[in-house]
Amino acid sequence: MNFSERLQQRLEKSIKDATNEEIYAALLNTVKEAAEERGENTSEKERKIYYISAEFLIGKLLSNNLINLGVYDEVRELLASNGKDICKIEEIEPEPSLGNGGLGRLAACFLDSMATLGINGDGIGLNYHLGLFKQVFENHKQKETPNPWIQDTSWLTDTGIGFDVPFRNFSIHSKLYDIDVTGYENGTNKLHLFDVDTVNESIVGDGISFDKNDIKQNLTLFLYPDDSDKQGELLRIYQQYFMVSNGAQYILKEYEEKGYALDELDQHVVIQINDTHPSMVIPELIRLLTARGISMDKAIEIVSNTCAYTNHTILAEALEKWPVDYLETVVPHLMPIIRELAKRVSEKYENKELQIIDEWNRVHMARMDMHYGFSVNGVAALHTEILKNVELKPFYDIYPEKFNNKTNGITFRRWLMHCDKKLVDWIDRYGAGEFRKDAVKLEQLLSLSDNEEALQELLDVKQENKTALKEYLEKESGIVLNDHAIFDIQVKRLHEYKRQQMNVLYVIYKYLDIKAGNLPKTPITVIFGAKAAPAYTIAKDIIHVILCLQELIQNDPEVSPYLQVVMVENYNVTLAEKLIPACDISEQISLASKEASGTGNMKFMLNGAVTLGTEDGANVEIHELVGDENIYVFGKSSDEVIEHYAKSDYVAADYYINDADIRRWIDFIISPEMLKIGDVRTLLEIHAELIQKDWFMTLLDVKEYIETKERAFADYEDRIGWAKKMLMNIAKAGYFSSDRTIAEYNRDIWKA
Ligand code: 26Q
Repeated sequence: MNFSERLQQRLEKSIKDATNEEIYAALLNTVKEAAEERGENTSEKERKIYYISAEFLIGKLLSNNLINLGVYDEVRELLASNGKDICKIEEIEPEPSLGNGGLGRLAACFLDSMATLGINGDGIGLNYHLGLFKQVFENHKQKETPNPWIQDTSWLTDTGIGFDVPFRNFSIHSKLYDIDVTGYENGTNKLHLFDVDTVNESIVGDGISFDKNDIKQNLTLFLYPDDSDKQGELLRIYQQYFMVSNGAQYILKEYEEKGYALDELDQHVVIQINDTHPSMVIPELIRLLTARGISMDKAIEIVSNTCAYTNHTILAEALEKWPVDYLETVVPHLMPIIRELAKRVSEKYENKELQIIDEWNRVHMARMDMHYGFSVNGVAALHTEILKNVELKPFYDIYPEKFNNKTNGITFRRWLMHCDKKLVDWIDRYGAGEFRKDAVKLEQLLSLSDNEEALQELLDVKQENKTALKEYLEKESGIVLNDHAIFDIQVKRLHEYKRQQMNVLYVIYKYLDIKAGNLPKTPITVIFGAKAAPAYTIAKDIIHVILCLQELIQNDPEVSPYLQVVMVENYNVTLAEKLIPACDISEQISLASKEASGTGNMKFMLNGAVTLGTEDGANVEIHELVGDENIYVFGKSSDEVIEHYAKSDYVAADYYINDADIRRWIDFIISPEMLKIGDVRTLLEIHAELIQKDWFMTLLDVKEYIETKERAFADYEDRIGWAKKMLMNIAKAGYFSSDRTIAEYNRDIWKA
């Protein structure tokens, strides 16, 4: 029976008579069955990879799975011939909310690529019932609300597997749910999500507040609950240990079932540690091995040859350091092992920066990973160089052979084939369809650079995507975009280093310029999407400024025909899939040296947006690939920025005092028109912040940023010239396929 026949059999009525909900449920279950039948990507001799991560931002799965199973078109046509629209059915699916941003989405792309390349590799994580908070706007401010996403009909399969996880005074029995990860025309892997039966969603009070002490009821409620107080941090440690203990027990269970000797674990298993959130897997695995009769020396050796660490940040404040007494409170049984690991290091090395436990009795998770793992990788070329030469230099000096770069990538199944079907049709029409199996084949499109007809069609695709976004946002939120404007988009988590505030200063500059009578040839629509961490005040202040500007401009008939600012609510994967194909200018404007890689930058490029960015993270590699003509680069280099930090010689106030333009833009934040809309205290706070601190040096680059952005807008007027830049970006994006990234992980680290 083929897929369509099975679907109809499962539905038990004709498609015509079924509701969209019924069709969705039948599709989901038919996909699950088909995925199961494909069988695991497994072979007895192969090494198995476990990618452990606190986040898997997988996005909706229905259409992605249909594509990977090779039945998407068949299903769409079947539904259409019965008067049903597959897009409407896709809308029914809730988006799993299991990640914050880049790191979680990367993990999801990696699962897709491992399955596609036929690598036997599973994900291990947690099943947060209410996910990351849902963002709503009230009085021009972010409010957090729970984001329940698990329904009766779901991709989760109860495996019946569970483990006891010991904490200080009690233990918790886990429950394992699996989600199938379908490879593109290949086998199926698994995402293992651990959960607890006793979690109680009704303990959530106002917003996302809840009793942080009641571990049995709150353990897998939320992703990264507020960690601004001690209770929050302890809960985070409870979550992390619960994840890694379950993961380690699961890995050993699978391993023992295969019948190998325990002391050969490193020959058959690799554990990839996604940032430091799962780092306790190292002492936990040592604990479990010694409990099975292996000596401490041997257990340490085995685990060190099994674990590999990926670093995703150089922001010191994001590198986890847990106080010893927190760990004693949550997992006292791990502390003797961590102390032993620390002792072995301190006996060998005197350098303070190498110690696992520092002089303030804090355990440095990344340091443990680097001493007791066999590989350390950064996520873009520049990032890895900074790790080696600056941030982690003492470790590079003693372990040069462990360090390697793996420039991030994205899955083209979701970020092209699923989200930009019109562009795929165009690519197919011009003979580069082989990108599906080999992404660099997109380079075949380069031959079109003088084909005006093809270029005009590319512009038409972009226009259709912009109109589709307009219709979607109007339906969902009532916001009416001007789809004849340039779409300039900055979507990513809100963080000062990403410098959404610099884009805000551009908007203010442009607003004042239009007020002064200088009208842009083509209207400009600046779109933001970003969640701020609940306890990150400055980030929330920036959202407030954006929302106030949005209202100010929308209600100003002199400006609104030429400039529009829109902040979309609750930016997530589903929204990204609509925004990215509609984008003209991709804002990647982090302070150089601070964005480890970025992956949104790659998605925009692949969908024909032109990057406006600093020489940071993977932007550097994008620049090298497309050349000076096809990217807008500005700003101080990472070397210069690192020097400013070393010398502490950046003083924001100097720019404010000495530059009348900058002063005018910043002061506009507390102008009467803004104070009328917004909250006085908040606006004063962000105004002062920009002048007195500006830790991420907005004012250092803002002028060059504005000049460069204006140049990009001027170039946009030559539409065919612009289409050539779009073409170059699409054609050169193949390098950023996560299939390439995963092939490199496999070649250099996993050797599966
Ligand atoms: C740490 C301690 C306490 C609470 C939370 C955290 C925490 C949570 C999430 C620290 C970091 C994260 C997420 C980091 C992240 O998403 N990093 C991004 O990873 C991407 C994939 O490699 C890169 O492309 C981005 O440049 C990087 O910012």
